[in-house]
Amino acid sequence: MTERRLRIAIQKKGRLADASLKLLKDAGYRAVQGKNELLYRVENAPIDLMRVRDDDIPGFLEDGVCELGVIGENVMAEAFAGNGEHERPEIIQKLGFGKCRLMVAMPEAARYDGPASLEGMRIATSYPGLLGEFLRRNGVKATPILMHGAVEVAPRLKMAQAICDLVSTGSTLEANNLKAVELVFESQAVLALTRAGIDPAVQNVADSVIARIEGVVATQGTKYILMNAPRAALDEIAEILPGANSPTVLPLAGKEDKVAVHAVCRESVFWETLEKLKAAGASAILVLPIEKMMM
Ligand code: PRT
Ligand code: ZN
Repeated sequence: MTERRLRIAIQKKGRLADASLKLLKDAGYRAVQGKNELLYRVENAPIDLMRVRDDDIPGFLEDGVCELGVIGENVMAEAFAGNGEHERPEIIQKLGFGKCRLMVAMPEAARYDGPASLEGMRIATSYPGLLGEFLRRNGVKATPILMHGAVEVAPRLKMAQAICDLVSTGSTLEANNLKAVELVFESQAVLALTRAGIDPAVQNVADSVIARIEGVVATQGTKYILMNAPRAALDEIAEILPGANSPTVLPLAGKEDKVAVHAVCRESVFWETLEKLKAAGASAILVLPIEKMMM
């Protein structure tokens, strides 16, 4: 009998492809190319990576072709726009990469006084579902014009008066003399789980992938900080520590009034933070990177 393997869909080529593979690598999975380009085999766990177009991932999750997927939340939301919640895959974790905003944009010179300005317009987009929801939410009647690429040229070609497209740096809008006027959807890459049910034979593999990926994401931008501090300054020091829950406080041998403080900081630790800690009486302050974390 062949071993049942968990299937994770990731983008084959494009903006999410490298980061998706890196995420799995950081989670300890060693992927090697299998018999074909489509399938990568994880050597050290019963997992296959399906490398596909991102647009195929929501459908694969819905049908249970794969159990997990790494996908832009925008693509997932578009695939299920107006579709109720029933088979929509579950979003397990935001992954911190592929960040972008789906925005309505118009020519620089056009007048814009809020969503009502879009009334009656033709709006070019690859996201007719999300745009449609936005228009309905705002009580605006406008016509989405479906385009699969180069949406930003539509106003110049007089195909549409506005566009609704993804923006990250904003340089595409700028190069085309467009200005962003409305945020429709804020997105980043997510880990999504099928609702089609998981074969019990791979349930524990799926649990482990999810826990490890949560751990990888949790360490992003986190630091471990250690210092000695006067016992009397503990409250003040806890206030200064960025994004730290209750720090660990340990006695220091031979010193009644001083303690060692250890904490995981979930936000950046800047030099300014260290200076404030020092001013509060802390000394021997160390900031260390965190390599792995399991929540
Ligand atoms: O071949 P396949 O179908 O798999 O790939 P694709 O061409 O559909 O997608 P791809 O690789 O371009 O993008 C994959 C995902 O990356 C998207 O679904 C988003 O979740 C995310 N992402 C993040 C972006 C951007 N940033 C982004 N800036 N996707 C597209 N863009 C495009 C945007 O459409 C516009 O053309 O980049 C341009 C704008 O960028 P700026 O930096 O000039 O603002
Ligand atoms: Zn795509």
